[in-house]
Amino acid sequence: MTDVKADRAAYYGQIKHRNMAPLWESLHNLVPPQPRPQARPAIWKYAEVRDLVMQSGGLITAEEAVRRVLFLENPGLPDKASITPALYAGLQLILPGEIAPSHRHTQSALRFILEGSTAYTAVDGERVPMQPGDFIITPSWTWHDHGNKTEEDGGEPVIWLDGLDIPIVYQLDQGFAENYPGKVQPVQRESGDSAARYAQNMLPVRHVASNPTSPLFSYPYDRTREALDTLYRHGEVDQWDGVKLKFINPATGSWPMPTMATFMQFLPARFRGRQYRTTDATVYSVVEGSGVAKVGDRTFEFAAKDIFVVPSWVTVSLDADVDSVIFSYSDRPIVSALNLLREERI
Ligand code: GTQ
Repeated sequence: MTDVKADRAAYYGQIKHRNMAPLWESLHNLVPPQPRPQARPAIWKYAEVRDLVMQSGGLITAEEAVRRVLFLENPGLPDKASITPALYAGLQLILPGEIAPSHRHTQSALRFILEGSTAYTAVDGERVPMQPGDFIITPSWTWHDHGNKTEEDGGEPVIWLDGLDIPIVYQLDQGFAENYPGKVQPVQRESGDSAARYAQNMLPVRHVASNPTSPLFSYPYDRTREALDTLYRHGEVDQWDGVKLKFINPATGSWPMPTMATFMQFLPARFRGRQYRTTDATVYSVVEGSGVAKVGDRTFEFAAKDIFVVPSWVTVSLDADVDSVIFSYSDRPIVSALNLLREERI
């Protein structure tokens, strides 16, 4: 009698030397009936991590670090600097008087400001002020540096959430980066220039949308909040989402960046959201309020500035104790471009 198992094992050993492997041993895993994310639901409680972020300020300067950031690593994706398979999240600290030197890279970035009001990020020659709740973009391959007012000028520590497409760019071997010759790029336009051109439901008369990334760098919280508030007062509450809007590139109507979608939602006090799931993996950053997120078999109590992640095709429902506002970002543009997006409202 031949030992089938031993024969196969010997055969697998032989073909391995030729850099081949038998599909039938992994077919089910490679072509699963539905997504089986390695990424896991996880939460970072700001009350627990803020002090650790602040401690980094005593260990290294922003200039030496280039970017003084603690990245949030999904516990199911160890050593991958990934919060989801495609996306990265980090908490960046900039102290009074500090400069994070200018560079550019092919990765797209978003900043979601958590605390502090005295920092700016310079994008393409324009300094964009940062306020808590503001969503700011750094388009692929644009020079950017970050700075903060000095202590004498009223500067305070500023912490924001960085969202980048680092993992997908890494996987595809598309990473290019350069340092700017100086520490900061020269200011070429007054602050507010990009808002005047692109945030007024108008465009410069001969504007041609030649780039998928939004020409508008900043989406300030006061305007976002007001829009959500108005819709809520008008009675617009979805049973799954509460009042939820997506951010767009005003020149195309599409996502602000080719790799990342961003959203803001309002959940009124005592909202009990219904369950849904979607194949884009999503990072949530709580702006105001508190409540409970049920993510798969986990239950996360959330409060302002907490960050939690919902992997692909894992169910989520959101409950609010008090009026709450939540920002989120996901890899939806990538998933949609590949015609893979699926959503289920349960
Ligand atoms: O601010 O340019 O969290 O290049 C990671 C990589 C921030 C940035 C990050 C970066 C930046």
